[in-house]
Amino acid sequence: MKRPNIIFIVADDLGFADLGCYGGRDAAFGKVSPVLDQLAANGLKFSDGYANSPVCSPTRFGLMTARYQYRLRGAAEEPINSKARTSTTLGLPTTHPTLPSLLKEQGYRTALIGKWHLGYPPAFGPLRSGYDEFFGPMAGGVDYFTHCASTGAHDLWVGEEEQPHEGYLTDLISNKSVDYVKRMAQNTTQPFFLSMHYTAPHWPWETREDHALAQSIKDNIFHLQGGNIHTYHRMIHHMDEGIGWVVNALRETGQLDNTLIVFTSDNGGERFSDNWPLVGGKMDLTEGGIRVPWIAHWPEGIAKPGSTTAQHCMTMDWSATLVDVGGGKAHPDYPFDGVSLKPLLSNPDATFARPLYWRMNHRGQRALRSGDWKYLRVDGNDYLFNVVADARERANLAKQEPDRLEAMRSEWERWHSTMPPIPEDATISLGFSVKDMPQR
Ligand SMILES: [Ca+2]
Repeated sequence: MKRPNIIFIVADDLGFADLGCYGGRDAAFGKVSPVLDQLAANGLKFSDGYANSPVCSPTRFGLMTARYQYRLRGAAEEPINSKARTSTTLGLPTTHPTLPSLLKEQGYRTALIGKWHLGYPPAFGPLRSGYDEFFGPMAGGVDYFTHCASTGAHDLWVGEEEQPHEGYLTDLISNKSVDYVKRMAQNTTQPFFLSMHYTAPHWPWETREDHALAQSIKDNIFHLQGGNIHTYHRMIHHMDEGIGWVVNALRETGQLDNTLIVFTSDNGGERFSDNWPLVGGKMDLTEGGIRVPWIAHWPEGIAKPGSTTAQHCMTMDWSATLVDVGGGKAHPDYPFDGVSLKPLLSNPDATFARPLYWRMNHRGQRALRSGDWKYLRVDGNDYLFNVVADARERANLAKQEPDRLEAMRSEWERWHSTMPPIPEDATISLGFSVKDMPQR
């Protein structure tokens, strides 16, 4: 079979149940995510897929390297903040093999359209880490209209040149991606790999119609005084609509059948998100912070379209999968921690055991998902949950199953001992606290 084109779409802070196909409610205007729901209906949906981290940049390190992000200093920042703009240490080292660089070695043309959040040029940048082309912001969050980061600095780039553009960022990302797909169709001898990293539905809470709002919040785009679920639903819908434009462009250019589209979120949902039935959200290692939608669509490559699999996986497994699908493999000096899910695409029943580990400096959190079970530590308290029976993590079985708890704790500590320690100077940045809004 001809190697597929690959489009990897990452939403920003989208929660587990924000999409209709993951149990999300309809908005006042109707379906929130009809395009993604359709991709899931014709593709493969994962019920137990995770992000490498409950916060942005650490997950993106895992995504780019197919390895546990804890191996890299920049990934210890939770997340990389505006101080990184001049840093020569807080970013993805340019010598490190990456998902796009490994695909590029296999003859893929590569582009990132959307958010980078892995350090600034000249020390770092998408063009120095395997992408041929880049359009988007480099910071963790920007305004949808002014394209300014939380510092107030303009942050929209074409390659390594900062360039102002008019428009709503979600639509700019969608339209640039449509252009790219059409451009790539002019030469089909080489497949392409397109990363579409939306900033939606991350703050500030702006729909396509909220241009005027941008001026009033420019001094604080965390937007703690604004937003509501109606705006939030619209923001997701704008992204969904744009993904529809890209799907149409693929169809019109005859590329849809042999393009693997993967959709996910970089971490669990934030304040307006629906993470039901999970508890917690962004920054938490409870399921709401890390369990995210995973949808794969590939007419020529997915054997049983419309299936749902309970295969456990995390972001870096998909990086390994995409390199595998593209005919590549890990660099011998940088073996993957991620495991390829390619066999599942041709047989969704071919599930396999996949223990997954996390740690966070924030609140001293640790987690291990192994089979039906999860070991969790938060603020010095150890918990044990059967997350198949109780995905909401309210029925703590630590006292009932002390041997299982101890075995999982030891297993987590064994894994932890194989990773570099959390650096003393690693920082934690929270956008808001209990002073801004009551916590659960
Ligand atoms: Ca995020």
